[in-house]
Amino acid sequence: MFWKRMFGDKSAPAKEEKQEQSERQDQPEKQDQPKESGFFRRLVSGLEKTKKQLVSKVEQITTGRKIDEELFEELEEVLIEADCGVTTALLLVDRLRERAREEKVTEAEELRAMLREEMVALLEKNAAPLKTPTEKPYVIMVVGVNGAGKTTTIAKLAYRFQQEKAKVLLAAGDTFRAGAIEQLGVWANRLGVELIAHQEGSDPAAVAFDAITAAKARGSDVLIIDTAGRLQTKVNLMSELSKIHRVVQRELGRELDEVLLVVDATTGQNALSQGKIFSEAVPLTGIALTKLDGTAKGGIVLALANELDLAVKLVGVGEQYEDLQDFDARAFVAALFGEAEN
Ligand SMILES: Nc1nc2c(ncn2[C@@H]2O[C@H](COP(=O)(O)OP(=O)(O)O)[C@@H](O)[C@H]2O)c(=O)[nH]1
Ligand SMILES: [Mg+2]
Repeated sequence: MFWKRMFGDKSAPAKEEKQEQSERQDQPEKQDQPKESGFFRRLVSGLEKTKKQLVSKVEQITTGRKIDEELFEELEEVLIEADCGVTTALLLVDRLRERAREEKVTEAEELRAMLREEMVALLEKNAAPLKTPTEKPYVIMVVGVNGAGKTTTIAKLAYRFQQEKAKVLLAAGDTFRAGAIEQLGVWANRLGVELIAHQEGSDPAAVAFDAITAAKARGSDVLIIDTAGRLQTKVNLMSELSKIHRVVQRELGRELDEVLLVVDATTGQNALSQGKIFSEAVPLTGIALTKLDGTAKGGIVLALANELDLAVKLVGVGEQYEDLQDFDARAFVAALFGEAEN
């Protein structure tokens, strides 16, 4: 488990550790499988809309047909419609064209498996999990435009760390709206985790400073910092985010563990420009892509993985705590194409 690798003995009772070990022995093959079934089912249902848009159309146009240039153009269109982005759609189709030639494939249906493989390869190129904790507090700063799903993602992460017996502290760094502080407060209450918050309109860097101080004093395992996302005042927001990052880094005496950009999957190709803008302000370490359940355009994952030099680390496929998943390229593509779990 993510957290226990680092703080296992201290934060989890010995009894539970033992139980876990015997579970592992019972199911040694588990580790090689993409995900447990419940987890996989959530992914499958979260990707339902994209599956209809993307995979069903690929199936339609490749059924009972020989491969020709027209087919490749149709495939390109389907990929673009699912928000893979022009660059990435062209790249994928070029790979298919090349492979079809090399492998002397003539039946269009055979392209489906190839497309799956090429998608996995592309998604795995930049893939990386959340960083393994090495030192307390493990600090995550969360950035992104308003409504992207930052606060919700923070709640889901806090829940996950809590499940792993970590002591979590949240920092209400979106001081721009009173509602935002309150919203994080509600989550903190519900989860029973601690919160550092100041008044509306106060300096978010001061909140972050207090949060780091508190995390050290209280021996928190994890600190997650929420931030504002008003892109209308882009310059101000970006300098505010840089300042928060600088203060946290200085007080921590090292680089933050994660600086996650939260991106709403329904925003389409705009997601790419958000990635570029935010990476100029803070050193992003990865992407959390939310609301995949609400869009038929999940192809954006491919565009992000291919065009930004950043790993998609987490995906949100619903509004339940469990709907924030570690991104797994193989499981993702398998869920999309409606394959069996392994
Ligand atoms: N369906 C769905 N809704 C989500 C997901 N993540 C966030 N949301 C919703 O998106 C809305 C905005 O989220 P919020 O966390 O307040 O965004 P913030 O402004 O970036 O902090 C809320 O209504 C969330 O419930 C997701 O993965 N799936
Ligand atoms: Mg928020």
